[in-house]
Amino acid sequence: MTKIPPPVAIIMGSQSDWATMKHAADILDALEIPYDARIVSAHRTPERLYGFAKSAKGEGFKVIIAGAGGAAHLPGMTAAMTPLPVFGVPVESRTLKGEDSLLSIVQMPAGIPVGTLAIGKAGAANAALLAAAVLALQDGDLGKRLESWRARQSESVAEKPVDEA
Ligand code: RP5
Repeated sequence: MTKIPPPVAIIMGSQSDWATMKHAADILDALEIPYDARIVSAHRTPERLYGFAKSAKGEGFKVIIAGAGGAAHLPGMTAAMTPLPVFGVPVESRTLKGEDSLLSIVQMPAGIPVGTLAIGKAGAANAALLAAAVLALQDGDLGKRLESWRARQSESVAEKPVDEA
């Protein structure tokens, strides 16, 4: 039987990025979207990056979520080597709190886009939701799951604030 490849790749520059990027994985799990998570460092494993980016489309991926911190070249370099949409997640760095990551990812020169999300957990979660929205254009069942996810989110918001301990 032919195995259907996962449509989403979550790549990250380091094991230390997983605590952030796991928030993207959790959303994909909730929406029943298969993904493959890999460590691919633009600096420490440039050949792995080249191999991944060059073969990503052929492997069957449709969207790439790339998280990195500091001098965060991973999303931009990946986007340069694949026609697939790349969503970049700036990981919060220890020294500059992720502003370095954000500026490294968001300031792509015209010609090679990276859809850049917010720093940290919110960015990772939203990257997964954006990936879902892109995939839902061709997948009505996923579109319904995404709609239900958003409805549940709306229902979970209380009308009145309460004092928290
Ligand atoms: C980047 O350097 C990674 O994306 C990570 O956010 C940052 C620090 O990596 P480690 O030193 O924790 O491996 O390449």
